[in-house]
Amino acid sequence: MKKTKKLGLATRALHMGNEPDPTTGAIIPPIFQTSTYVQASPGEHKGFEYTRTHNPTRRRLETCLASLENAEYCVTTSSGMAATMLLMQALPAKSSVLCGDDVYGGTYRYFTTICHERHHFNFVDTTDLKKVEKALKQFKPALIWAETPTNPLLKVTDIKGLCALAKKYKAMVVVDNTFMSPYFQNPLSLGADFVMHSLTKYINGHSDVVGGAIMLNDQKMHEKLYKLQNSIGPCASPFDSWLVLRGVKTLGVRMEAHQKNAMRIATWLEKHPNVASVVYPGLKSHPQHKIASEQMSGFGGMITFFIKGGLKESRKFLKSVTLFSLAESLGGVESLIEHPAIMTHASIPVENRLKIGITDNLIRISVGIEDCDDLISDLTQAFNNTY
Ligand code: P1T
Repeated sequence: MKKTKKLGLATRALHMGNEPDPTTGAIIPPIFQTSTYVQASPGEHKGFEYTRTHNPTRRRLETCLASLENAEYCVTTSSGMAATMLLMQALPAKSSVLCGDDVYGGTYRYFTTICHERHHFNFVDTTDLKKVEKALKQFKPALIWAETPTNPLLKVTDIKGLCALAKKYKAMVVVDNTFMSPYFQNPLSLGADFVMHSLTKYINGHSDVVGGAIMLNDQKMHEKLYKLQNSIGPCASPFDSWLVLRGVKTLGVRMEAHQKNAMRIATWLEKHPNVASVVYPGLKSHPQHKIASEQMSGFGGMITFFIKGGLKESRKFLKSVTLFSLAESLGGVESLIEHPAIMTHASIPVENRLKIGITDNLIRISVGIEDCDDLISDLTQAFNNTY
């Protein structure tokens, strides 16, 4: 299919890169599960030499994902963290990077314990543009790294405002769009230079792949990322690419179902006597609800809430759920629940965690697409068992 931005996102998710196999007519494109390609004579080949360099299945996925983020280019990787690594490798050594103060624990760990040998990292609350401007003046970053909504506190940054500021100070902006997926938010259209995704989450949606992607419009930067991917090798495998191509077909219907359930559960939790507070961008009580409503076309399926009490109550509650699975990760069709302080964000030093609000009574849920009544019944019995 010719690349077009006129088709709706649900149509593009289904058809871009997913065209029938031209040789057989098979409606589902085959997996090119191959490491290498036969050449007629040295250097005489059909455009494919080795799968680290090129693979037709991965290429199909990249065509689809670029289209979903209104991008010219996409590079897919073996994990979300591999995508982050490629972007960091693409910056000149000793660059200054300004990162949001609430990001996935693995991103924080990579920046502060590995990549700090290559670049200088500083952290700022990107929801506060005054603080961002101060940091831009002080640290002169080449790149701003922003998750919005953040993991796990669901803080929302004004992407347009951030990008305008970044432009003024000649910094590039990456938005980690994993929590919203391209269905609810398109950061490139709001001025970002790069969008990064963990494909492991909503884009694949079925908890059976670990993958990542970077979408962008700059041709030179794409060439650099592609060269890095080929040289270092963190590319998406043919089978994983094929699974994501299959999973992403239902992105639209899944995101609508996640959001519908999440909105109902967040509203219900907000009234629950055992809940101290609830964070969900779709609630009027969310501090950035207005900007969320403007830059996102939905509010997603992630909720965080503060249970009354502390670690004892959190543990009891998390051990009591039966339909929700206690597990790291998010964005799959099945509901997951977790304890950020002990699980996904354990690598953040305790004083930093507490400073930004990741306390022992914080619980994160990834609302799946089950019947919502069943999810609420499960949470109800878990609360009853805890208190
Ligand atoms: O797990 P991986 O595919 O490498 O993606 C890393 C990543 C990047 N960005 C965000 C916003 C993420 O949430 C993640 C992974 N997050 C989890 C595993 C989690 O449970 O939060």
